[in-house]
Order: sequence, then structure tokens, then C-alpha cells
Amino acid sequence: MSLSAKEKVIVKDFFAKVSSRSDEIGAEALARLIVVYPQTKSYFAHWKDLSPNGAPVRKHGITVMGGVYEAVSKIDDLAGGLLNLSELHAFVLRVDPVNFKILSHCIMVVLSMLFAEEFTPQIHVAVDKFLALVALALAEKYR
Ligand code: HNI
Repeated sequence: MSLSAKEKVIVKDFFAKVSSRSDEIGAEALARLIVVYPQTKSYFAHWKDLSPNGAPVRKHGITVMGGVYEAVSKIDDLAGGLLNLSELHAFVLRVDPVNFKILSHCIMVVLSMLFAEEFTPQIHVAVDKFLALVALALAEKYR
């Protein structure tokens, strides 16, 4: 699977358009991740406050979205561009890659919620493919 040149433009344009709300997207996606898929909380067990709208969850949601924006900037070489992040998640954090897909799903839900008008089927399919490729790139170092 790969993104066409047109899909890359769609992804870049969409994330540029919603960038002013990037923190909100990340915080809401991470809050949903731990509420809807509580097994994911085990990775964040070292935080004192694991409430969905608490400071650590919000802050980490913002960090993760920073990673997504980094991925947008490296859209032509996701595997190479996300190598450091992949190593971190594989060898240090030991995050099961299935969770990348679960988080991608939460991000999609939040995008459709916050941008109901803008998030057209055409944008939906391009962003869905993009996030699947980001998940694949993050899992690169696991093999
Ligand atoms: Ni993830 C740290 C990006 C998915 C668990 N993660 C980061 C950092 C970035 C990041 C950026 C900070 C790196 C640093 O400190 O150098 N994570 C991403 C991206 C995705 C993702 C772009 C997927 C789109 N991470 C996940 C998932 C989990 C996860 C699905 C677990 C369910 N990440 C972590 C943990 C940390 C982390 C745990 C360290 C947190 C801490 O305590 O500092």
C-alpha cells in the first residue's frame, strides 16, 4: 500500500488546515484511547494521574500529535523518517504494534468529530491510509 501523489497533497493540506487545533486532537484521541481501550493504560502506568482529561494524558496526546505532524513532513519516506520513533517504541517502550492501529482509529474518530464538515470521504480515505502507513513505519524496527 502506498499513497498516491494526490493523496499526499490531500493529507498535507488537511493537516495544515487543522494544525491550530492539533493539541486538542491529540489530547482527545489519547483520552479516548485509554477510556475505550483500557488495556492501553498499562503503558502509562508510571504516570500519577491517568484520568482522561488530566494533565499527563493531555500533554502526551499533544506529544503524539507532534509525532503525527513529523510524519506528515516525512510523508515521502515514512520508514526512514520515523526510524528513531520506531526504535523507541520497539526497544525501549515495548509497545505492541496493534496499539498503533487502535490509536489511529481514535485519531480518525476525533477528526470526524471535530471537523464533521471538512472531513470528507475523500480526505477520510487518504488520512486513513496515511495513518496505516505511519503505524507500519513505527512497527518497522520490530522485525
Ligand atoms: Ni508513542 C512516547 C509518538 C503511538 C506509548 N510517542 C512518544 C513520543 C512520541 C510518540 C513523539 C515522545 C518521544 C520522545 O520522548 O522522544 N506514539 C507516537 C506516535 C504514535 C504513537 C506518532 C502513533 C501514531 N505510543 C503510541 C501508542 C502507545 C504509545 C499506541 C501505547 C499505547 N509513546 C508511548 C509511551 C511513550 C511514548 C509509553 C513514553 C511516554 C512517557 O512516559 O514519556
